[in-house]
Amino acid sequence: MDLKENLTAVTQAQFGRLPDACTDRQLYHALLALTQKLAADRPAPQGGRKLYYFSAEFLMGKLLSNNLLALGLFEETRSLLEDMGRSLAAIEECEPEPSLGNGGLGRLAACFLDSIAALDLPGDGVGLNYHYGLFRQKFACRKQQEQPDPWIEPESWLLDTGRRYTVPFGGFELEAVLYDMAVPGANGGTANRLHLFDVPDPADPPANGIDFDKRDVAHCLTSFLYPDDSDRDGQLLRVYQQYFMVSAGAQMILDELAERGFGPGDLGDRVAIQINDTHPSMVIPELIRLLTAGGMSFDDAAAQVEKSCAYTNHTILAEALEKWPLEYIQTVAPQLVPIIQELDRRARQRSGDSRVAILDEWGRVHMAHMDIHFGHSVNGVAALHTEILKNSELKPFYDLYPEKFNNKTNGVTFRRWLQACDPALSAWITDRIGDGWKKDAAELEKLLPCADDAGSLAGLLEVKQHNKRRLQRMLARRQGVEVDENSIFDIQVKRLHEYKRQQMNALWVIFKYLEIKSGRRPARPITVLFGAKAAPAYTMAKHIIHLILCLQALTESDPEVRPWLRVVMVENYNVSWAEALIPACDISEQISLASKEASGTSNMKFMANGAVTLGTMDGANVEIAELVGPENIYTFGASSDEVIGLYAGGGYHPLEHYHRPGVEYLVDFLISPELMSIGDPGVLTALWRDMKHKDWFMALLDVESYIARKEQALAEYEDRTAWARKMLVNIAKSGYFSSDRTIAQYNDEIWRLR
Ligand code: 26Q
Repeated sequence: MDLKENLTAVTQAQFGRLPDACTDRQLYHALLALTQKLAADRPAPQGGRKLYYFSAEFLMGKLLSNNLLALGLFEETRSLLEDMGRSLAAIEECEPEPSLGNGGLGRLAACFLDSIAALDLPGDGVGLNYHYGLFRQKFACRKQQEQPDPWIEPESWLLDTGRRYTVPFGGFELEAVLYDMAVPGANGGTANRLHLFDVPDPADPPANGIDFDKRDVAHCLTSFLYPDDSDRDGQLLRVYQQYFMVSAGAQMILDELAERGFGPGDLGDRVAIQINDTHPSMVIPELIRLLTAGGMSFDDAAAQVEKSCAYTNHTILAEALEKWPLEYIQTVAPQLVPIIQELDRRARQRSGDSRVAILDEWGRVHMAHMDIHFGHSVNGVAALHTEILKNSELKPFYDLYPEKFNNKTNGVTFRRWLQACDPALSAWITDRIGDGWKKDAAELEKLLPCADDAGSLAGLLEVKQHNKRRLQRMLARRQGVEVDENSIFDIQVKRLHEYKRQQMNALWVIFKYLEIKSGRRPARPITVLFGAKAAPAYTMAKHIIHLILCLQALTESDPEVRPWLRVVMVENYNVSWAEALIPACDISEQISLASKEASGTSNMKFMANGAVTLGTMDGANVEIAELVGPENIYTFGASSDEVIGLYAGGGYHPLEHYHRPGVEYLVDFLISPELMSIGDPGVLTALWRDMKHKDWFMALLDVESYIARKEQALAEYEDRTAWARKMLVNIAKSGYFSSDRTIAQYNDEIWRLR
């Protein structure tokens, strides 16, 4: 295919002009049309079984570069545009970012779709077409505000399939409109699909903020991802969303099964269903309902469904394990109630242990329990996480079904998270080891001998500098801050949650601020970058954002401190920000309380882009540490066993730690005149009190060892060659965290698609 000819044909047809005369926006639309057509023309991969990956979130990020890369057109397009004096990056600025996810779980689903397609496996995503996705974050008066983030334009990646399903809710029916997004595979010339269901008549955005009429289910069902569930109407709306997704999805699966020439009795052999956390768990009773309605016995239906369904757990935080009152299901989907009751009866027959029942004494349905009893596989997302599931969180289930439990350490797609987001590093790698790593990330290990090559190491430092300048320009353009490209870039980007301990990083900022104020300057300036959204109703998370923004204001306005310490919180952190921040990072902050972060996936992206991890022995950090060895990572803090022991024995008392001389003055700075005059005294005082008296995620337990390790990392950064060697080892060992490896394992051990 001649790219130039094709592009010209599209711009002529759409805008009546040659590509040269088009605006960036017009070029974006022309490239969108072109790639969409090429992807749509591709056949689906073939196999005996087909996978459906059900997820409430798919955090796809912008798709133009990604799809060009998968279609093998990325380089050609880039150079064609360059010859025209245009830039792909500028054109991609015109693309709205679909925000159909929150964070880790949704981005993982997107990486998985990319890898499933790249491995040429037949597997589609199934989810909802949220119109405003996750909110857009604004900062005002050093606080987070939420705004709707409409991303769907008349021309988008969504294609109306013309397919419609009817979802039966209690008292009314709702049509499900099926949109598809093509997911082209990078290697096989095939394409899978992401199926997104929508209501026929979606509501307009609310006039102010992100509040809307939660009772208007027919119009608002797909308005937002995770609508505010602080009241009954909000909670019900979530259950409506979940049932809508799985009912339409289950009907689609049975239709496709018939189209492939099979009957309902072939479901278990021909269909694999991955349940991404518990949001899609109702697919189990819904499939049983549809199969029995077609005349199959309950026993046979349950057996078919068990052979198809597998469940992934992404968290051990109790509050995230969904339990819905059966009464809600009675309202939303009354036809599921007798099925769930029957499943509960069978579960109780299998075990007398009431902890594994599906319905509890308060009449709540434990969604994960349904998945474990009536699916064939349960997996955690990192080795440590799976061990914790087996030995504590889900122990009664592990005792009952040891054969169902398995680990699948997460991975990320290196096509987006190295090739596309870091072209300079990609070129540096290819110059050294050829481009086999693009198909098989394990080949990155071939870089290891370069650890002794001064020229390579110097080149690596130059790549990092280049990426830091790129981020510097982006920060100047988007946020009006000028950071020092020669400072150390220390970055913590992830959802704001107390267990992730952004507040502990803030305590380090206070430490460093006070050091500088007392005349002890660091060897080199440091820029601490944060990016995080807080759930709108999560008060403590919003307080922590306020603290960070106050520290930003404090350091920015102090001429003594500013040359040495900068704090920058990026507004509206999202996939596009991540693509600029990660390649520019020197120190990757992965400081969750051990045992609480199931895996983490940004830790993998940072590693692959040559950042050195400063982290606890939590989630996949444990596996990173094993791979790179102790001299190439900075670990600190209590172990997961110690933490689990402290929770079990009630042995953690923050006040004891607060009263240590190295801690008290840092915590008390929260209510110092300096900060109280900048921020909201009520908020800062509440945060200060919480840290002293509750500190549920034990920031004060680890803060001293954290500060000590961070100081060590900053000091060792000064030996530039030794640091470059650490970067290189991290990149070389990162191949294990390719989602291609993860998906190959899912396929070999759970899905068996081919
Ligand atoms: C719970 C109850 C009601 C409504 C919503 C929820 C809810 C919503 C989102 C529960 C959990 C989530 C998201 C979880 C998540 O993103 N987990 C992350 O998953 C990543 C991929 O496996 C891991 O790397 C992270 O460690 C994990 O935190």
